[in-house]
Amino acid sequence: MAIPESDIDPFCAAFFEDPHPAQEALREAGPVVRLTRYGVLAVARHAEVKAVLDDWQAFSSARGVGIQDFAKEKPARPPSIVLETDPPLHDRTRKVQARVLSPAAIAALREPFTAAAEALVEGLVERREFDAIPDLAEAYPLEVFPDAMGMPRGNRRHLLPWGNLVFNSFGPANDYLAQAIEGAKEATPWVFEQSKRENLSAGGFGAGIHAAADVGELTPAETPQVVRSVLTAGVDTTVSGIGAAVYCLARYPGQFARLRADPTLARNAFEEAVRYESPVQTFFRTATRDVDLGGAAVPEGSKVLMFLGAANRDPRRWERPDEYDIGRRTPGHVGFGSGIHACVGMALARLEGECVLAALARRVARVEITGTPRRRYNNTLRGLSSLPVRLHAA
Ligand code: HEM
Ligand code: OVM
Repeated sequence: MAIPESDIDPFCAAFFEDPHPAQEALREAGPVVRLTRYGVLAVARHAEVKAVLDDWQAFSSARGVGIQDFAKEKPARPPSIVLETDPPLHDRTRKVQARVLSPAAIAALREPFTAAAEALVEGLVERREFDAIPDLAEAYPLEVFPDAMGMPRGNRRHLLPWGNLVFNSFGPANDYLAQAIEGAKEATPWVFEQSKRENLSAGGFGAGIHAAADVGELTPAETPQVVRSVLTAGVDTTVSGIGAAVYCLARYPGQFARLRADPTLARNAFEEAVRYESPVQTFFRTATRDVDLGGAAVPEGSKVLMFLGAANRDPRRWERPDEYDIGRRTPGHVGFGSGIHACVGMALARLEGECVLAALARRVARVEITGTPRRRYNNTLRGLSSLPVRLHAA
């Protein structure tokens, strides 16, 4: 089957503002599409995105999950030894993260995470009018996540420009990346410093990862890199996810009313927001051999861009894909990926989302949007930079 071509640019402002028409065009063009601007292949249907995610042997992460091919160019930054590796190295590093972030370990955080969400929402109900991105979507993860890591209080805000830099760096070397590099000048050395064993207190995820060096699971050179991986992936993602959920509930007052009537829906309301907005929009793989993908011949060495957001709204897979429905059966969405690299932090992300939405459901009657929401421009992350709201107390 001939591979159709498209000049769609998924790394430009028009796409960031409204990716849905482009995603639909890519899904309809065929199972595999060539993006002529970047000389890469792309998949946007659920079946092919899932097929690529689930076949790490044919679709490698070790040549980078961004547009850069590490086999051809030296990586711009030191690659992640979790995200940008294949087995066996991947399995050894991931195992340590999976243990400290296991559902059981995360369940132990339910009380402090609930208390933090209730205190934050209580203060916001009193303020009534505020910007839900800095004051809620950023404020909550910036408090609970570094606490859980075992980090000191100072300079936590550096985690945001650092994440912004890394998630931009998966895309092309455009102005968004240049600005992110500039914006992360102070954050970059700080993140490397914070990843050291002596800066992470006992009982946190960081100390748990460093302990792996004591039993020879990881080398002392590897442990700070595995900590850095968690620091990189653990904040901007949940900021986008929580922001997406609040934005969804504000736009769908009927769904917010349903959540208020039954706050146990909070967890699924967050999950549905991850499907609906797909905070992580895209990742690449590299074909390790000539491989058939949905009937298309993908040559060895091809970079393949997976449109997670498009797969999560593929009408071939979902009924009413463009509706936010907090009662939807969400399993099968690829917002957290799939296969061996599926998000290792998803239990933590879900707990954060659930706690924030449950606190809103208990204290708030309505979330009113009072100004123009602004998009955040990032080559990989979809989210808002501003969402002015007024909360009506319950
Ligand atoms: C992997 C999304 C939160 C840590 C992934 C992947 C996705 C994703 C799509 C797959 C990458 C791939 O296949 O190449 C998200 C979303 C989040 C979120 C949407 C929030 C709503 C978190 C949190 C943490 C985290 C809170 C850490 C505490 C990681 C790590 C990986 C990963 C370390 C790499 C795993 C591997 O390569 O085996 N995430 N994530 N994520 N995530 Fe998350
Ligand atoms: C990492 C990493 C960085 C960014 C994202 C991610 C979504 C992982 O350094 O391992 O997963």
